[in-house]
Amino acid sequence: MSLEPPFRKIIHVDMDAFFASVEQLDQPELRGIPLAVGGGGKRGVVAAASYEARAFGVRSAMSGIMASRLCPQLIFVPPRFERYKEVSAQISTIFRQHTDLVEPLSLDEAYLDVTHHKKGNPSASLIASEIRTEILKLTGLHASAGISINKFVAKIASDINKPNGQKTIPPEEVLSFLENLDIRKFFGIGKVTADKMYGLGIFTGADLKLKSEDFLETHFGKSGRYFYRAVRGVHHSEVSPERIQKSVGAERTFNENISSEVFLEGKIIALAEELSKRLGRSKLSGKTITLKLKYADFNTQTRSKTLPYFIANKDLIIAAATELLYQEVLSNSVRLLGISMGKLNNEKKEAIKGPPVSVQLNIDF
Ligand code: DCP
Ligand code: CA
Ligand code: CA
Repeated sequence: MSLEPPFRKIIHVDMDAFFASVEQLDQPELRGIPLAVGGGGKRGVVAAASYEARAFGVRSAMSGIMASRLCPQLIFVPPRFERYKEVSAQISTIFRQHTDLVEPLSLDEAYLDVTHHKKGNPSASLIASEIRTEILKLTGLHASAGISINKFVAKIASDINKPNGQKTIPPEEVLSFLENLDIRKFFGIGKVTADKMYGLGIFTGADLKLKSEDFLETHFGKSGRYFYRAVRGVHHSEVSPERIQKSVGAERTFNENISSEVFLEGKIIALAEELSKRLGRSKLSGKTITLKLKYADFNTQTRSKTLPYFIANKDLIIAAATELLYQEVLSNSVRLLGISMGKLNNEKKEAIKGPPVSVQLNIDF
């Protein structure tokens, strides 16, 4: 069985060791050495690790303490988000010279639909290579890219020849590529799901393909149906430039754990102020308030409340969040507190749709 055209041409671009590379670019004395962005202080967590640091096993999301144990000479630098946003805007400008269908996933990565390329280049692989060259010229930074028929495969592909590389999975190779793929590499399968799959004897795409849609739904719910289709190369999700924001939030990790609601109340006020400001900046309001508590044992609890009307006002957020705080007793001392607003008043905004795909596109990948 092979995939049927028409195919879209999707590029996923992702910057290499993003925060760390920006720091090495701006501070030449940091080049060529093991570097971590973030991770300082007692509670610090590594946001990004330079490739020199990765050689020692340092990874993002690792505690700073663990990281310096693995690599004693590791240098920690604080993040500079404004600078990362500036670079992000620069790469965005480059993307938009090639297509209007750009969907940013985070500051350092985006999907591009180049099925209809602005400059008329018929080869998605060449476009990706051009984009990477332009990024290097404009920012001084390296990017990697994945090129294929849908977002799912393009995203996985961009990791294959990282750093400073790209990989094309043309239509005729998509099915075998997915069959041979380790299930842990599937986009949307995290560690927990991967362990569950392993337990069910699913290690590769080929194993996954042997399972029925019902079987996968029984074990993985709605995601099961998504996995069933994805492994067959079916992933119709369009590159939508105006991804609708689902929630806005603010959270804080404390230097010392907090074990009393009274002290958390004070934190709620600061968080609500920040959240209200963020909502204001995006001209949003919402109906669902969620309070997130991460306990000393790293268990996370969320408590939500949906109001019959939209709010963005600080005092109303404080009132709702405080009510949630006292809803039940704390199960442990708290190391992180977060408030987020969901059910935003932007849900009806229609995303810009891409042009329809035409049939001649199964060539020139
Ligand atoms: N980031 C973060 N916290 C995480 C993961 C990432 O703050 N837990 C930040 C720092 C990264 C940036 O986001 O530099 C991009 O994340 P990536 O997952 O794309 O990782 P890198 O760009 O650092 O490395 P890679 O070269 O593997 O893409
Ligand atoms: Ca990256
Ligand atoms: Ca990324």
